[in-house]
Amino acid sequence: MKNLLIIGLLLILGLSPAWCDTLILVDPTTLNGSFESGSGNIPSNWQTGLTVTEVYRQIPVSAPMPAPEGSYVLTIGRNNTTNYPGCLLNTGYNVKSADTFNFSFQWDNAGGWDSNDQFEWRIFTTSDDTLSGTITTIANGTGTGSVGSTVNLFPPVVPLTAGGTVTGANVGRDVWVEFFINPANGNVENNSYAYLDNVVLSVNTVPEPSTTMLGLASLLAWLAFQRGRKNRA
Ligand SMILES: [Ca+2]
Ligand SMILES: [Ca+2]
Repeated sequence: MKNLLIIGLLLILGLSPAWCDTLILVDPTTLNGSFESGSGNIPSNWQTGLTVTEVYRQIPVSAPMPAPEGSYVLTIGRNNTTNYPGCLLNTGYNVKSADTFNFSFQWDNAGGWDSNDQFEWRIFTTSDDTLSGTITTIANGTGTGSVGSTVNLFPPVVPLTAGGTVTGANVGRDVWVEFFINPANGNVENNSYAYLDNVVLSVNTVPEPSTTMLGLASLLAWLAFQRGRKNRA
């Protein structure tokens, strides 16, 4: 029994650094990461806000992504000087301090999108979980120019694998995802569009030390209880 206890203890201590769960936050079947759910051109879940003035999905018509996930893609770009389609989503997941993130998506240049046109993406939290709060970025990046005409050979963009920088300001706050045009540096003229699809965001989360210790204490208590029962038998 003593040996079993020691083995159990060593097993827990040995495995604890590797304890890591990967939770899907967004994908084609979670929070509409493929934009297939919605009404007409309005996808479910995704919203406007910040610099995103319109959320618009469509069946590709020009320079179509040959292998979109499902039928619809999300349109990012600029209609005119005041309308910048993009998309914004609150995943509802609360950041923990040791979290890292995995993020990928597909995109394609569409009508009017030229070599210097650029969209931006970011994963962030705000100080009060609303879009009025102070934004703290976890990860961000851009998509620029053309990805070519044989896009069915183009793999999903994987900008993040077990990455992102979590700071104290992020901890306990909701994770948001945004794809948008930054009028200040996008070089995007009127009537320029790109297509986005198959957004996948997941988080690698490690149990807090207190959780690990609680699990360890529970196991020790259970083993002690079993030993007590055996001794009484
Ligand atoms: Ca889709
Ligand atoms: Ca341009």
